[in-house]
Amino acid sequence: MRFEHHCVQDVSFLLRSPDHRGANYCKELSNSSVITNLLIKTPAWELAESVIGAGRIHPVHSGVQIALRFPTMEDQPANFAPHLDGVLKVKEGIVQNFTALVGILLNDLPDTYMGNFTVYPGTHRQYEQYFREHGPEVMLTEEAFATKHHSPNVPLPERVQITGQAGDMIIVHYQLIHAAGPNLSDQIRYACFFRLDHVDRSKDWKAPLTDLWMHWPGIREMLPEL
Ligand SMILES: O=C(O)CCC(=O)C(=O)O
Ligand SMILES: [Fe+2]
Repeated sequence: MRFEHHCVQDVSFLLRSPDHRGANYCKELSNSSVITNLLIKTPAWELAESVIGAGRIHPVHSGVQIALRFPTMEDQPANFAPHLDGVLKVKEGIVQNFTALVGILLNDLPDTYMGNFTVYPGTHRQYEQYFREHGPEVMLTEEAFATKHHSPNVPLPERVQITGQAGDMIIVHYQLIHAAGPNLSDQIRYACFFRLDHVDRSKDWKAPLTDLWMHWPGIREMLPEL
């Protein structure tokens, strides 16, 4: 309750980005142990290491996104705004990508349209192909990556709004197109998102974009053809 009270005192949330992308609340709490422990003091960390490698994930100290989605006041469901995360540093010629996005749900989401984290299945593979064909630097040169955070040249499949219970963990590849779904319920959607980075990713930001499972040894061993 204190958490909620603390956050809703700040009514500026009503004016935040209409597509909900990157919305981040209660920043003063994002580095606190009550938030970081959701990942590092629960089985979530072991699960993440089982796919990315033990000791191979940069420690998560800060930058946790406290992602609240408030019930919308619009009549029509808002645009889902499908996107890839990552910061485009055009002048420096780099993209600050990462390895895995981990979400921890903090309230039950038994139905869709409750502000659900939403995915576009298979887009991680589609983008691997796109980056192989055009080069990963297309993220810096194709304007749509700066404006829409995805390319209109890669068709979007039907989206899936992820339902679940408080405490559930969602782990997705960096390269999977995703979105924050609109919240037409009468409850705030509470979740935290952690952006996990393999220790080698920043040595060559381009390499994992064309080699999807490069930093995911636990997945590679499940793919016999690789
Ligand atoms: O809040 C969500 O469900 C997703 C948020 C998101 O994708 C983002 O902030 O980049
Ligand atoms: Fe995102």
